[in-house]
Amino acid sequence: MQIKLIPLQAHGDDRGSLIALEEGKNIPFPVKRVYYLFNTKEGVRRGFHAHKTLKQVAIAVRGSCRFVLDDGNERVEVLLDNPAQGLLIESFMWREMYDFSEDCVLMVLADQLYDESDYIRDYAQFIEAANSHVHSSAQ
Ligand code: T46
Repeated sequence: MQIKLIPLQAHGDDRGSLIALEEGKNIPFPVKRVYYLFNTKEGVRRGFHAHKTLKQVAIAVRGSCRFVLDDGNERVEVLLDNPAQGLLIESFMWREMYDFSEDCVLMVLADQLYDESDYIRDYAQFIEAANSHVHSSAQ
């Protein structure tokens, strides 16, 4: 499975650093929603779902956390610890997030508004849906 880490150019000078996120430039979709996770308690694992259509980019703007991404065939672990790097999470990708540092702020840009009906929260259902998604996209 190919993990897509998007390099985000930092504009730095003696005052510090600035990164701009721009739709169609470094963010490969129209941004409809932004949310962020913070104050995540020690030992917590979050996620445990996939999306039917949602595309997202996740950025650890502060601190670090780990993702497991699972396409139904393979599970890959990704460390996010750099505000100049965005993790692209396509649809039909099971995700789990864990190992949040105490100071972690995980910001997520999404191409759709929040919609609970887009979530697949059961792993067995995800495997079934991912397999039929692969077959229907191959036709
Ligand atoms: C994802 C990972 C990376 C809202 O009301 N609006 C929102 O936009 C979101 C994202 C969540 N919520 C509510 C729904 C739940 O009552 O916030 C609560 C926590 O959401 P959830 O349990 O889905 O959080 P995570 O961390 O498991 O997953 C979230 C996103 O939901 C998901 O799309 O990819 O972060």
